[in-house]
Amino acid sequence: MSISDVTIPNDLDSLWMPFTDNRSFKKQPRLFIEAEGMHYITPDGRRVLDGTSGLWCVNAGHRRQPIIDAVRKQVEKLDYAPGFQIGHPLSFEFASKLTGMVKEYSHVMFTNSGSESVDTALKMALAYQRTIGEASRTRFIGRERGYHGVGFGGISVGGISPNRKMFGNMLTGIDHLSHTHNLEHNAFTRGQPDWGTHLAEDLERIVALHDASTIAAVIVEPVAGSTGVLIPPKGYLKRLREICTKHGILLIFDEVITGFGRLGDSFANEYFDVKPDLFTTAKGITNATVPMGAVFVRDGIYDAFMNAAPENAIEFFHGYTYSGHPLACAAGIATLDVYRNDDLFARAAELAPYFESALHSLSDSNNVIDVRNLGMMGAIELESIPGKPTFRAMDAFQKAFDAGLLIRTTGDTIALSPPLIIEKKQVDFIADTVRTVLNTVH
Ligand code: PXG
Repeated sequence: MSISDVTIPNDLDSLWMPFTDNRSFKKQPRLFIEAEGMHYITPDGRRVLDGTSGLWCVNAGHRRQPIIDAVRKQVEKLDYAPGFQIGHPLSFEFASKLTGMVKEYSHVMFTNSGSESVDTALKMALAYQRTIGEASRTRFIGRERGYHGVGFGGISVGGISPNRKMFGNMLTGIDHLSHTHNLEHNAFTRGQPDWGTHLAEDLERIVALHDASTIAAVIVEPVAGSTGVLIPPKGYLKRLREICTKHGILLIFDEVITGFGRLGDSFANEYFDVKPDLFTTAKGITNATVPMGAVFVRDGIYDAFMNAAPENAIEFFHGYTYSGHPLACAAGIATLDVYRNDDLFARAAELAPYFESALHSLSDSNNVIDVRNLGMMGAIELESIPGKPTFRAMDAFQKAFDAGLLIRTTGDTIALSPPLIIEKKQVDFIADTVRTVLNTVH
């Protein structure tokens, strides 16, 4: 397809865009019509460097040929097969490759998105507790500022107020840990902060309040992404693990962003060497070519379900029409090959210090009140214009876009998470462009 083949939509109104200021967008639309490698291309032929891997999902860069070929081949052969009480070989093959990537997790269940992975993990936790005779454990503990997608389960355990306040009571029996973000102690820290490990003790307070016998699981993002890249203090996740273990509470890591190389390891649980009982994934699992998610289940949990259910009975009443869709599995298998053949996770680990320096070179730019980073995730927090939260970052977003760089903003924080194929000179381009933009924002 060439640029001249593309028709610019003349009806922008019919689509109610997700998580978008529809009215502003439709006055001044921003569109991409092609992508390749590190870049998007706009209808007027401009190249925009992807500083965010789409929405944290295109970890291997855009339009990777082996993934395209695999999807094409699969759609010609088997477009769809049901996944309930019947199967197709690719879903088993992909599951086996995924469990082979990480020690101690012998099973996965497929979903179609991060939100579905979160709902699935929460339901697994409840059902598991009941299966082992702990039916009174029905509460979930999330964390302030957490993002776990947009299902009712996810927004209930999530901790971002605008995502919750319109939607009534949501799930009941939820409590939240305090978040770990503290500029007074940790502003401009490179990597994990020293201060804040004690915040994990907040879980003991919540357990004392509700009693451990009522709590099924704790869910946190190992690095909180959507809310603006909040890096866990050193030892914090390990301490959460210890407290959960002590009280028989399952620990769920939401690795929808941190999975598949973002921190320079397959998964954050490997990077931090802290093993949750369940962890959710999506996004990078197929390099975003076909929507998919997966929940990884620690050894023993699947067996508990198998042993508890009567013969010939379904063991877990849950799943989606498209769980393990053939096209998603084909894309996923090819994606893992690309990650391995390009050694992309190691590349992310190697590049991370360079990325860190580039980001921290922006520390003294206008209005910057924090720079933080881990692996190939980074954030630049701007001081909000009094009475006008988000305005400054949105201004930066538009100006960066005009200058050929896609960034992501949340509140007044700029988040960066480029594809792991990024070159050093492109990291420089990101830093230079953001620096220039910050000189001109309101
Ligand atoms: N958990 C986490 C940790 C996520 O980051 C989800 C669940 C939900 O995934 P789905 O596939 O249902 O969207 C997410 C998604 C952003 C941004 O710019 C982040 C997400 C999605 C869209 C935008 O911060 N994270």
